[in-house]
Amino acid sequence: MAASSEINPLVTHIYTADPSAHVFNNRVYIYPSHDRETDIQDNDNGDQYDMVDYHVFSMDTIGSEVIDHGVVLKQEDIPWVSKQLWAPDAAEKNGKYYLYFPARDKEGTFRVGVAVGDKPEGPFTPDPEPIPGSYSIDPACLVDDDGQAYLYFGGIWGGQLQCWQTGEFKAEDYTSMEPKGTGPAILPRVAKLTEDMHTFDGEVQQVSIVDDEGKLLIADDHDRRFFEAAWVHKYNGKYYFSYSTGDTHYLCYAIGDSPLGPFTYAGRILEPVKGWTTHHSIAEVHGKWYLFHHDSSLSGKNHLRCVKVRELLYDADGKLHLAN
Ligand code: FUB
Repeated sequence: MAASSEINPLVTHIYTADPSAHVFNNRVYIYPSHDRETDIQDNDNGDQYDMVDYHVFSMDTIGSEVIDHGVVLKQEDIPWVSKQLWAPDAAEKNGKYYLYFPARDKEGTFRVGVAVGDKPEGPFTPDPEPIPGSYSIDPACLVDDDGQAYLYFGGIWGGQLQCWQTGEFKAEDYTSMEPKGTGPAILPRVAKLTEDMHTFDGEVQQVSIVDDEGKLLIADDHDRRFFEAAWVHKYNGKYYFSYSTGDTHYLCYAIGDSPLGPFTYAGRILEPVKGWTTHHSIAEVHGKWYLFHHDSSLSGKNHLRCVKVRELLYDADGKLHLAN
């Protein structure tokens, strides 16, 4: 099994992270964060991740030349944003392409915005306000086979999910607000999207991640509890909810029968990589499955990351394994 640092980055002329990959019109598109140099010191709020725009990348297939489509959305064009354009995702519906992205609003609270384009490579025009009722970070969109779209989101510490435990935003010391002990861990969130993909259809719900006995993962279970980077894909009629465990640096997954969960913990996809964060997507490309993720091997710095791709295999039980 190759170490992550031995896999070549897909993009080397700029720093990229949090790759959300999709196949649109038979071509592979990657929607990553665009990391940039900063003097901000690393801290647990993630202030060092100080991004101001998004690029889109595409390729014919895995291994083909990677095309940089340039800047497709930038902070100065989004009226509600103050800083930190973090991990985005994209979706297609009825011939339009939607870019979902988290950023801090003018009060410093993370919200999720949406921008729309006519082509997968953008450019994207943002709505003037964030999605009403949205909060925290790392949106990931699943458009199910019946056309219903779901937006998953949430991330703790710098992503502020722990600040929303009462339903209202409460900002104290970010890390100390994470629950400790044998009570339930903070759960990621999901909301159905309206037909036009611009707003939530109904309430934001919590996504249950349970163990083999059906019990919610506990707060102290940092090797398995959700931290950030939700992603959902479908395989053989099952829904796979994958995510980062944050401070223990694993990519894990859980499997369920409904897009709304519950999801039963099923194992690890990726061991810790170089750099603090780990974030990914999973996509089928021309009949094979791939894990897109990042590490910090190109720069050696936590906040300057590079995206990579590795093949994924399923065993007879539907469990995921890295191919190389
Ligand atoms: O890229 C900024 C943040 O770092 C993302 O939103 C998190 O998932 C982590 O990768």
